[in-house]
Amino acid sequence: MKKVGIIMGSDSDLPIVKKATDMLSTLDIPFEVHVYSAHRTPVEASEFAKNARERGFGVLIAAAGMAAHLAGAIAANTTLPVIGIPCKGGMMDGLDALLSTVQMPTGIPVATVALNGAANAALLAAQIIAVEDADLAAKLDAKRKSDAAVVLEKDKGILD
Ligand code: RP5
Repeated sequence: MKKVGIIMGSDSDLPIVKKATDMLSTLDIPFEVHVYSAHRTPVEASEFAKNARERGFGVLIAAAGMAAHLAGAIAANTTLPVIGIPCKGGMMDGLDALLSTVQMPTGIPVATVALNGAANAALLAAQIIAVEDADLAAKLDAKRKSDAAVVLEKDKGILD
C-alpha cells in the first residue's frame, strides 16, 4: 500500500496532526511524520517532496499555521496529491493560515481542508489511496456506515 507523508511546520502543530495519525492508524495505512518548515528548513521540506514518489508515498499532508506556505511549497516540488491543513492560532486565529493554504496559483493545486481539519485530511488521503485499493475502499465504506449508525442512534427519541 502507498504511504501517506505528513509534514508539519512546527512541533507545536503536533496536537492537531495527531488526529490525522490516529485516523491513519485506525485504517491501517502506513505513514511517516516530519517537522519541516517552508521558512525555517526550506531545503529539507523541498527535498522530502521531491523524493516522496520514489520513496513509496501516494499522498502528502502538510499542516501549518500563520503564514502557512508549507502545503504550497511541498506541492511545488511534487505531482503527488497534496492536502493542506491550515492550523488555528496566531494573530488572526487561523484565517491567515486558511488563506495562505487555499489560495494557490493555477498549476500548483493544494486540496485544503477546514481549519485544524486533520481527521478529514487523513480520510481524504485514505480515499485517494483507495482509488487503487479495493480493501481500503471497503474499509472506508464500512466506516461511513458505522458513523451513520452512531448518528441515527442519537436521533432515536432525541426530544423524548
Ligand atoms: C508555523 O508557525 C507552524 O506551522 C506553526 O503553526 C506556527 C508557529 O510555529 P512555532 O513558533 O510554534 O514553531 O510555521
